[in-house]
Amino acid sequence: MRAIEQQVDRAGLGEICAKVREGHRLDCADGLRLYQTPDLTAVGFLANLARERLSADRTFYVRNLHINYTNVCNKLCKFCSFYAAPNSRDGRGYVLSPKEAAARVARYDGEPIREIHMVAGINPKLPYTYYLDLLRAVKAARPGAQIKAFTMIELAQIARVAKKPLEEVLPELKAAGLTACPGGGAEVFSERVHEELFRAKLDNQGWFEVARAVHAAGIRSNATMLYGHIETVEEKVQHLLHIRELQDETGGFMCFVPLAFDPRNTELAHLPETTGYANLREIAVGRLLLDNFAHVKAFWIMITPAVAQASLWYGADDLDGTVSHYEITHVLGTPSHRQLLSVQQLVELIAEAGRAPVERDALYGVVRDREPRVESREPRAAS
Ligand code: V47
Repeated sequence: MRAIEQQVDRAGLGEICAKVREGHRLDCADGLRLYQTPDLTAVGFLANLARERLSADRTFYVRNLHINYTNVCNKLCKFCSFYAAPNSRDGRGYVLSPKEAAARVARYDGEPIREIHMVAGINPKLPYTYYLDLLRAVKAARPGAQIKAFTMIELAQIARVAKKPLEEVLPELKAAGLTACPGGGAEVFSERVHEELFRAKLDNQGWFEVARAVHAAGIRSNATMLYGHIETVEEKVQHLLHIRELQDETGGFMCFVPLAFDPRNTELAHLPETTGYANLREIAVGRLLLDNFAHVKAFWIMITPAVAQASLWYGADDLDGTVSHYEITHVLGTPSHRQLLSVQQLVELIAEAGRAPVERDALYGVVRDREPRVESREPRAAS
């Protein structure tokens, strides 16, 4: 037996290792065990087996741009430092007009941006036409880029102000320029956490219903999990199993994105920041439980480029992108981490880790491939 396999056995992960090698699905007890063992190297080894089976040594990145079109939000989530409450008089609230959003895009003229990521607060004053005009204006400013916009929470709000069912609204958003949806708003699928931290927001069941409608409309999306606040290990495992179940049903998810909670300037500012150890584990456990997800993203802006680079051996096969202007956790002049990596820097991070950089678009279409060393294949069907 190889030393690493002995280590996996010593960590109590022998049975999970056999399941991973044979391509069998992991269950709730396996998930708990992966969270409980202190031996992160053993967990990472297993996650890397799953990662290499799906993506070989390929690591995806995208030339992208984030636009947060309004910070006005009536959901008042305790974990959020981004929002300005409607009618608050502190002067922080803003709304970008479609023209202003297009001007943001125009700042990047000459850069071959492939994905424009747009999410924002739930601003009750915005009418349906605003969202259509926003998409049209941004698309017109950069027809060659795909727009990945609106979390499930925003989509529920858009349907509300449109006074039409999502089934009618989604094709109209698509026609206006929407290509895909980001994974935000999922937080942690637990009634307890929902009640405690984001009570005013669409509940967990609602998130699933919107995601189902999105996938039925032929729009692909991501799924996130916000960790590092008040959630328990059991709640995280349940979260992952819920999104795995929905993926079995719809097949519409592209990527799982664990989001590290940044407590600064929030109502939970007394909590510590997540550690590199915790960040790597979330990526690894996500990779292992979500056997029907093609990709797992290390969102470097939250976990630092250094930890994101290491995560390429702990289950991640996507480093997101050049991400300029990330405001969700960038407030009051305290940028969470670096706000911008050049393509050259991303490619160097990937190559130094011994992985093959692949430039992608918002739908994981390959823009530029860099000689992958091993063959990759699609995720297996659910067993
Ligand atoms: O839903 C809010 C999270 C999300 C904080 O799909 C926070 O590729 C950390 O959806 N600390 C919005 N996170 C961002 C989002 C996203 C980001 C990157 C990639 C993708 C993707 C999607 O940001 C929210 C919430 O879960 N968030 N506050 C905070 N203090």
